[in-house]
Amino acid sequence: MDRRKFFKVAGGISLFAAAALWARGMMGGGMMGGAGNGAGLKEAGASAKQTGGSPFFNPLKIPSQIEGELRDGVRHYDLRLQAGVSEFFPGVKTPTWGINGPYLGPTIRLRKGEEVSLDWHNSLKEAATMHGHGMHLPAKMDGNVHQLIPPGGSWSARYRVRQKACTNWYHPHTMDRTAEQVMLGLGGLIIIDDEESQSLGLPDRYGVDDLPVVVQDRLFTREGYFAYPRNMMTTMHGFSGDTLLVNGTIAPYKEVEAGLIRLRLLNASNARVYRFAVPGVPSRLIAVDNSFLESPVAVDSVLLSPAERAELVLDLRGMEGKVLRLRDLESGAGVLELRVRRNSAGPAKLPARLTRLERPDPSQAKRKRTFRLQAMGPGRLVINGKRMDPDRIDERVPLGETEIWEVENAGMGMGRMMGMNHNFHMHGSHFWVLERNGSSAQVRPWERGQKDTVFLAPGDRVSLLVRHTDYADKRNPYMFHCHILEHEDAGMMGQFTVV
Ligand SMILES: [Cu+2]
Repeated sequence: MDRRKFFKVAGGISLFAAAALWARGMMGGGMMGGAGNGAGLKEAGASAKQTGGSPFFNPLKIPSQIEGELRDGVRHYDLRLQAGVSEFFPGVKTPTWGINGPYLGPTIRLRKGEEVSLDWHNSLKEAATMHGHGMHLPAKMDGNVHQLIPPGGSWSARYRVRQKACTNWYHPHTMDRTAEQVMLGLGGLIIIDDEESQSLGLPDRYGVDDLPVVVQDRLFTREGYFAYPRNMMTTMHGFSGDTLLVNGTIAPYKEVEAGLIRLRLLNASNARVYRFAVPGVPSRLIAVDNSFLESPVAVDSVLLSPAERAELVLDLRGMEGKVLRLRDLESGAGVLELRVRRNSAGPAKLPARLTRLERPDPSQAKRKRTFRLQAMGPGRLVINGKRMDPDRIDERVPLGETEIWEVENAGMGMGRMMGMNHNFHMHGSHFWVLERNGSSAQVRPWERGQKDTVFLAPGDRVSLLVRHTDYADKRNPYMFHCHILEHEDAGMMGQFTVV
């Protein structure tokens, strides 16, 4: 692809006005130019007239689900990375990548206890890896930087599902190439079900009252290509677009029943942080990255940094005829319109108890490790002073021992003059957030379950409780890293083995 195309970005025009103009072939070169980095998300209201009513004019796409195929006791999933073309705006063709389709991929349904094989085939012209984010599995099945799938090649992640019900996801983890490969469209949900999740009586009609909500931001060139400015600003602050996509749908709406509606929120953006809320609607948080919460918790909003998940249940009973918006309170932008239609065939209430979480005892911690996330200079992003080296093991973590991992967003080398967001993701297993900035009271409701990714605003420190209980392997490492993908690609990553 012509790199120069990626520097031309749309600015100064609302997404929905752009969509309407695009559809009429009215967008000209005069609107182009300037860097879109750090772009705000445009409010939709101004262009409502142009689109004949609601600015949310596309039915929300629901990714297909794949259940796999049982062969000799192993459930196989056939997954193909491929290049394709997507039509985000009417009549505008955007070159994209996807899995079993042109953009994003199917939702992979796994059952706890089953032996599974995710059979990846790479039809792209470049190598990639496919990582099971949040999956508890052996390091050589992790799909991290070491399990490269060459063009035309295949690789299988085979393991037994040994973790609680949760919403995970898959995405590339290719050394130096993750940000662009994700941006082009590689990614999708993994939903793990277990006996508990299926006996709770939660909204579970996929695509009806159990909705995947995969949120991404993108920039488009006039030609309809994804714009990806490659400059120091992108490296330092991460890519941010001015156009929101949910499940690959621009300006999406969804007709829903007037009952309990479960949103499986995934921040699949490269760098943008969202505070999700449906103003005026009672919302309860039921699950975070790797587990349910013990009980539903009423929340006004949920802050999700890249790769974090949360499951919210909205109570829409008695709201027939209302038009509601899932919003991002950080930017003020609407994310998804919910049009409440008819009575619900789903459950009328949530259970008081969802699960039992067994957190290790922090007083049993054998040692403390410290991880300082820092920018040491332009484009030089490090953890504990080191950039990622796939030939170096940074930490060796003894199997079964409880540890405290202190993670700090230490800003620029000389202080915190320039605020940068970071987060911290650990592969292989989950962790528990014990404290934020020295206080357990500052741990947010959406951090009070099994987590694999945690947000760090400039200057933040978090204390994590870590215990790896299986899959010791001296040779094959797991990664820990910032999940702002431009930071990860710029070196803010390290490796550990479980020994
Ligand atoms: Cu970062």
